[in-house]
Amino acid sequence: MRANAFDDLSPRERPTRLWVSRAGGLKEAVTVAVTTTLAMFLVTAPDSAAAATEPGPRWARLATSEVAEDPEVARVIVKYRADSPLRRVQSTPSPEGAGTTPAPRHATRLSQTLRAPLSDGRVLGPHTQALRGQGLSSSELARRLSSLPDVEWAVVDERRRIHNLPNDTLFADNQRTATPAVGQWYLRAPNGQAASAINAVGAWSTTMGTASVVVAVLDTGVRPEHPDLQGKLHPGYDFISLDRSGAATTANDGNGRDADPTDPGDWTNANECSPGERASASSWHGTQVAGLIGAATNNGAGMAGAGWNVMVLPLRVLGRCGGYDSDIIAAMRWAAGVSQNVGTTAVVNVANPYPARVINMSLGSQGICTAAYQEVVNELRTAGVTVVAAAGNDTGLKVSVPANCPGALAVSGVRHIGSKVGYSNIGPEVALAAPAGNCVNLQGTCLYPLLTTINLGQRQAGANGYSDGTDYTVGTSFAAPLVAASVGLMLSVDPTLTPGKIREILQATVQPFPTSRPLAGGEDPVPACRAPDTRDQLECFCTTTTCGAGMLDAGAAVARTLALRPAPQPDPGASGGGGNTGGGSGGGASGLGWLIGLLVATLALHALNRRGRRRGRNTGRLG
Ligand SMILES: [Ca+2]
Ligand SMILES: [Ca+2]
Ligand SMILES: [Ca+2]
Repeated sequence: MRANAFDDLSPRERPTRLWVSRAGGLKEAVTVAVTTTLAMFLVTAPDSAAAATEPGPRWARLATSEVAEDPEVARVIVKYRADSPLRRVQSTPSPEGAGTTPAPRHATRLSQTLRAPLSDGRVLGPHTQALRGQGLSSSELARRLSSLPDVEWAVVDERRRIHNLPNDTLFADNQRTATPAVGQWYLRAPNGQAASAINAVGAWSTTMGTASVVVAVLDTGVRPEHPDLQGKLHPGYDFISLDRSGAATTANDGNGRDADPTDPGDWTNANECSPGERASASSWHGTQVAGLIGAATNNGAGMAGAGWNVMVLPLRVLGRCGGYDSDIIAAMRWAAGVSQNVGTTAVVNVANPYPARVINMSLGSQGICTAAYQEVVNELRTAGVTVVAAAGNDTGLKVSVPANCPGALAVSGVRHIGSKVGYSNIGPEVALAAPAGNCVNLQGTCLYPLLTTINLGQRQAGANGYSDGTDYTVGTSFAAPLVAASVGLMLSVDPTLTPGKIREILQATVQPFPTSRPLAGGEDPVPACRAPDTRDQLECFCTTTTCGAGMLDAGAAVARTLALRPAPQPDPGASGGGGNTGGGSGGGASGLGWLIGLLVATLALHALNRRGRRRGRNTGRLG
């Protein structure tokens, strides 16, 4: 079987354009054949300049705490009406001194009114104070206070924590010179505009990932000289064998398997891959996937990778017109450390010094999960390696192989608002959904693509840059690496997590799918997704039996991982507030408990890797 990359660059796989609405004022162009005018990429020069002027701190925005609210201890902030009778009985002197309005301290009187024990907290202003209560939740106290005639408003006094925001110039919203204007929208917390954003920012409050966690990218190779991948790539390997004729037409690097996974380009001529198929420019697909997972982050330039500090192991398995299962499976086993065999016909052992705990496979084609794939998925699962695979871009048909293999973590693609994106495949095999990029409009630049690292060369490699609103990145190929990176962050918090536990946590912490969206005049209603068959299925509202358990929430998944982590929790006495508890370079509260936990976890990871390598040697000799 020949497998293809799931991107927007392979017109042979699907129609050129899919329209979500046929009514007047088309609302969504799900373009699955990218333009080939790569020379029009925009973002190149500003990065170094920005790095010089914007080396700013990574600490900035406040975020809602993941710390669970104690249901018996209520904290609220309340503002009283200026004409409240409570103010006339006020007797407490103002902390702001004579001549100012008396401080509002009404806990005693409100305790009687609400029949709940309350105590005064800080005074925030002439009419505003904090209140604490016992025996009810914060939200309940706020609700009951809000109903009183004396109260203008009452809100929960939330605990907030720092968010680690990277200073990469393309990360931010409201881009002035680059497109999409929303920057790396898909990494932020979900909001009204982008319900499917994965909340990597929330995850980074806990961990920025550790370099000991390796995510393998089985793809077209990588452009290792890309400035935003510097220091983020392990050596990897090129698993593309020579063609049967002995030629290196598929490999395109002049030889068969070799130790250099550099992507030489996968351009094709018309009719080269199949009759009637158009010529295509090089996709640089592996470079795009690698950047989403592990672009150099907080380096003041370019983009941020969802996995921040996690490392990428590039394995080259797809060349011109795709690649063969035999090479892909060999790369899966070598990446995981269960095999050292890099030979094509005879066994040639070369150890992988950087065994991966996560394998990203943004590739495949329609068909059943073959015995060959099922066996290797099972083998990797037993070895503690999570296989993340894209559902495929066949316009809502069944999930492709290998994503449909039981045990693989299949990822479907949703639009920025959370509905299924037209091109994404669906089915009961899908574990969860993640944003895959969508354009929304038919004219102008694409509004919600997944900006990432790419090369700008048409055929051979040229300058390095980023995909943008003109030459845009959309496809389930790019949803899967967001999940793979999130798994990398989870493993950074707890390296002892098994693939089964990882799936369980991811599915338990998803955001629910939306069930409706506003429709423009004359626009057809968007249906609920149905079980896939042989008919196309464009935009639809996801169900848990079609697009997975829900939408990836990396922040919640990492928080859940931290809560379940068996190792000692961070020393609660180390600081007053909730600090950064993760690995990486960020610092924050790092108690002795955390250090012990990290040590235990690191030893566990090494033991796992050693076990994997031992098993690999045995298997490799058996061929
Ligand atoms: Ca080669
Ligand atoms: Ca090579
Ligand atoms: Ca960067």
